[in-house]
Amino acid sequence: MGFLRRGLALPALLLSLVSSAYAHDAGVKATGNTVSFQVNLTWDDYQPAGIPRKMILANGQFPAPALRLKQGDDVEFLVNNEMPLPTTVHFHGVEQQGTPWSDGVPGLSQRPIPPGESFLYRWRATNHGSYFYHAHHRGQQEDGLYGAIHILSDESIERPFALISESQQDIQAMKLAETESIPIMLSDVRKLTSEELWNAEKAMGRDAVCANALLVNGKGSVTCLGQETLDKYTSVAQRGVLGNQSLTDIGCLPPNNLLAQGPWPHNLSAIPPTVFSECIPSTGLTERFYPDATNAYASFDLISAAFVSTITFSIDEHPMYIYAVDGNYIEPIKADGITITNGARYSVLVKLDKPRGDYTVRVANTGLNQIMYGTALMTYHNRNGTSQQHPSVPSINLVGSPTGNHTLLDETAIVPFAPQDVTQVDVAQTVILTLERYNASYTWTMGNSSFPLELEMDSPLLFYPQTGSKNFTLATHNGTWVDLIFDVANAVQPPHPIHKHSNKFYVLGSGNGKWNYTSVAEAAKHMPESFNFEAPQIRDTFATLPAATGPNWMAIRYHVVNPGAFLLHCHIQIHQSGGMALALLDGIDEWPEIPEEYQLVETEEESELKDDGF
Ligand SMILES: *[C@@H]1O[C@H](CO)[C@@H](O)[C@H](O)[C@H]1NC(C)=O
Ligand SMILES: *[C@@H]1O[C@H](CO)[C@@H](O)[C@H](O)[C@H]1NC(C)=O
Ligand SMILES: *[C@@H]1O[C@H](CO)[C@@H](O)[C@H](O)[C@H]1NC(C)=O
Ligand SMILES: *[C@@H]1O[C@H](CO)[C@@H](O)[C@H](O)[C@H]1NC(C)=O
Ligand SMILES: *[C@@H]1O[C@H](CO)[C@@H](O)[C@H](O)[C@H]1NC(C)=O
Ligand SMILES: *[C@@H]1O[C@H](CO)[C@@H](O)[C@H](O)[C@H]1NC(C)=O
Ligand SMILES: *[C@@H]1O[C@H](CO)[C@@H](O)[C@H](O)[C@H]1NC(C)=O
Ligand SMILES: *[C@@H]1O[C@H](CO)[C@@H](O)[C@H](O)[C@H]1NC(C)=O
Ligand SMILES: *[C@@H]1O[C@H](CO)[C@@H](O)[C@H](O)[C@H]1NC(C)=O
Ligand SMILES: *[C@@H]1O[C@H](CO)[C@@H](O)[C@H](O)[C@H]1NC(C)=O
Ligand SMILES: [Cu+2]
Repeated sequence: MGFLRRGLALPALLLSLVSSAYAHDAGVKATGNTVSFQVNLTWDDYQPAGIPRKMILANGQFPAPALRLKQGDDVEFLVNNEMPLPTTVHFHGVEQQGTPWSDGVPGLSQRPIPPGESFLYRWRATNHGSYFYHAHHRGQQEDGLYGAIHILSDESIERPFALISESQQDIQAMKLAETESIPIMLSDVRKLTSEELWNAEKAMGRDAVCANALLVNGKGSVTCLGQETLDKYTSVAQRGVLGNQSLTDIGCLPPNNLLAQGPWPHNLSAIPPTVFSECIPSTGLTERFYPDATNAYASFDLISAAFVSTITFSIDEHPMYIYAVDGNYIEPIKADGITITNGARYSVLVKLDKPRGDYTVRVANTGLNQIMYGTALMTYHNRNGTSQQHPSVPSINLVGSPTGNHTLLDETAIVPFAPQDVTQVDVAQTVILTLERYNASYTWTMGNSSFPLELEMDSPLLFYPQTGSKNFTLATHNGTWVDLIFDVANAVQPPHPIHKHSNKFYVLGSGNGKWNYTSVAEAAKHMPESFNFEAPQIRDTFATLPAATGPNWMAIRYHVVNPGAFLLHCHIQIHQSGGMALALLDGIDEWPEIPEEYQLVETEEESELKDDGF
């Protein structure tokens, strides 16, 4: 089978994946420079957080190396799959305008890259800001294939820094900090590999809602907090779910909790150690950031590649100015902590105005699912003057709640720096998508049925759109506007971070209660206060409200501008693997011709399908 496209000239110069790749000529924009990267993927023994297991290493590294680009760059990203497993790579948040074959989704845009073969992804960095790349085959993101991407905005794009300080010197310092923005990949890790986990879910009939450690740039430790501490920090909302139960020794909601797992058949004897309990402490490395303290500000890109945890992040004694979300500039907001759902990115500026020394970076899971905590360090070293004498003062506790007078970012207060009014658009389609468990505790739906994992091995929809069942595809026409309503049908469900591939969407509103309407316009008549059409958030990842006691809804709107097959899904990995996904066949009336080098070598059956037309 011809998975590897033949006859495709590989770029002559393959830079290695280091930040020096960023040092290419400045100046050329719209036409772009071509920047080439190469990842050699291997399936190796590793000890994330001191846990021995197999992981995916990229050029021998975990997390995968960061990419630095300039807006307008043409990217060539070569994946050499040296693993005994098929894989694909997705560029999260990158819109893939005009290159739907490079989106990296098996079953939609390509076939999985078989062991021993290669695939060259080619796309243009039309967006700017913070993104990341990750494996998109089955649950493989959990196995460690993820790396940061920073696309430096074109000079012509206005930054919101003057809203932080009017001083020209400060603004220059912020601009410099942005060009050197430090990626912070936040994630979680399990003892089990993604396939062991999937098999365990099937055997136990339970949704594996917990992890074993939080990681900051791949580093961390497994901490067993002890029952007394866990009981002390158990929240009111957790008690509501727990009833007379307690959290397990890994801080997890127990597997026999009816509210958290639903009334589905299960076999608790099939639960492997560490999935819900049996905490085994281990010590791994501690991440340390060394921002350039000769500059007055540092910029960080906070990126959540977590598979299940919702991570609250803070740096002791250093409030953050959040200035971009999912790559788009916002009106800066000052906060001491930020809660980051799976797949979301926040770019922040931090003023380096404290004595030199170490400041603790804290991460805490703030989902109901688990109490779990980790730390890293931020160190100013290249700075004269007094040094810090005391341990730094935390602004969040071990469950991510702000301490003292500290504040967390209020997600609803975010306003785009360049807002777009979507009041007047003509909405061609409104689709109500039910989010709930489907037939088992660990399988989920977004719409009418569960998106089957097996479809990843099928003929990709971009090539064979007529093979997609109406149950898990949605066809749209190019140039039209589409409203999607997520109907979180019942409790208990965590917030679902909805991620849309291709272009970003507008978050119109969300609220508690059952969605009773046929359109956003109708709903807005009844509850105008629940909607924002004038300056909605522009996101590629945005979470529904938690459904702790009843149903809720979220409404988003998007413009179909990029013909191709793009996935819409929950970014909690176990929900995605469990089928909470929908294939958007966007602009199906204007699908592009697929370039020669991306054509599949067809099976006979597929060839017949194609002749049938659609
Ligand atoms: C990837 O592997 C190839 C073949 O072994 C080697 O030539 C190349 O240098 C490797 N690339 C990186 C970035 O390590
Ligand atoms: C906990 O509650 C359940 C259901 O209400 C009940 O069956 C069980 O006996 C209770 N257990 C204890 C230890 O109180
Ligand atoms: C439950 O799991 C155990 C351990 O894997 C297995 O031996 C047993 O057969 C399972 N029970 C059922 C009813 O499937
Ligand atoms: C610290 O002070 C020394 C001596 O004045 C100077 O040479 C050096 O450049 C200073 N370093 C920094 C980081 O300011
Ligand atoms: C918050 O508390 C700190 C330490 O107690 C204090 O220095 C600071 O002024 C307080 N800030 C506000 C806004 O109250
Ligand atoms: C529902 O789950 C059962 C096992 O609990 C399985 O046999 C059946 O195939 C599932 N049905 C669907 C539609 O997934
Ligand atoms: C499609 O959805 C309907 C309604 O939920 C269901 O009865 C049917 O089995 C589904 N078909 C497939 C192929 O999943
Ligand atoms: C779900 O099924 C209903 C009724 O058959 C249909 O109108 C709707 O388009 C389907 N939704 C999706 C996303 O398939
Ligand atoms: C799709 O629609 C967008 C927005 O109307 C337009 O800019 C673009 O040219 C269209 N693409 C094609 C292939 O027609
Ligand atoms: C939908 O209708 C029910 C019953 O009238 C009401 O309780 C609920 O609040 C309504 N939901 C919304 C979102 O307005
Ligand atoms: Cu979800």
